[in-house]
Amino acid sequence: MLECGDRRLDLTRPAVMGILNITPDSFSDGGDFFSPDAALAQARRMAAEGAAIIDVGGESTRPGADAVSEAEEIRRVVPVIAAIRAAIPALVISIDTSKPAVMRAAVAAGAGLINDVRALQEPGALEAARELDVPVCLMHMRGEPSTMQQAPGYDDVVREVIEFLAARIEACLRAGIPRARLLIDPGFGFGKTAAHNLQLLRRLDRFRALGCPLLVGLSRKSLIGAVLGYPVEDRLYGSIALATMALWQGASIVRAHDVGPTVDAVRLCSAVMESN
Ligand code: 9MG
Repeated sequence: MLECGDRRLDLTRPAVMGILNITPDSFSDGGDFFSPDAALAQARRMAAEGAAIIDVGGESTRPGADAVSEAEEIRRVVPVIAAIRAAIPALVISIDTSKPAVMRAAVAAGAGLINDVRALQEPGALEAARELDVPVCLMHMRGEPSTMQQAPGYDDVVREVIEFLAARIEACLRAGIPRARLLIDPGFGFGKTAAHNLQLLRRLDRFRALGCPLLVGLSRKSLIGAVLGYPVEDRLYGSIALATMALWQGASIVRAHDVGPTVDAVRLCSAVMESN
């Protein structure tokens, strides 16, 4: 069980985290849910399809995305978090941010989990996460979204990403954030070529040695486009195939745009993995 503020998340079976981008420019759903009404309707759809978590983000992290001010990010996400919290109380709401002030405003509005693609490396982020006392997903990213896909290089991507996450877990423990509140994520597509992403997925089971539940985000990502040659809108089957490979290697949370099909993959994987 993961204690997410006053909500509890059962991870004895994998959970699906639905993606809700309150942005005009995210890579696959930018602008679709920019108004609070449209965002709440999408959250209701994802909850009905079986999402246990809704990840609300107010700043795009796609390659080349523009930065958003703290005030604008708060203005985008807080009304949506408050509306979801009131309308669908059983859901865990996650805030996708790296900014301490956004973390504080989001948790005050009802978020119970922090999803930080910068793994609490921004000034004040470790302290904010410790004070807020909610679980945190530490994701690996090489560089910044504006430049991260400019020739990323590694000697051994799997070893280097594991070492980075191990160091961030240590930093959290030193800052007073207990291991029981940490999740980890290799950060598919964040400063990685298609070959790096394939190697990470091939060896995903090695991340289990870090002792924290594993979250993965593969939904509609460029890896699928690189292998199959499909545009973003045709990547559903590829997303489900990759999510299944991650689940098979022990992923506990799958971050997805297409919640219903991803829930089916989780249910089938769990049925096979629990059979004997
Ligand atoms: C915000 N965001 C976009 N992609 C992501 C991924 O793969 N993992 C996590 N944790 N967050 C992501």
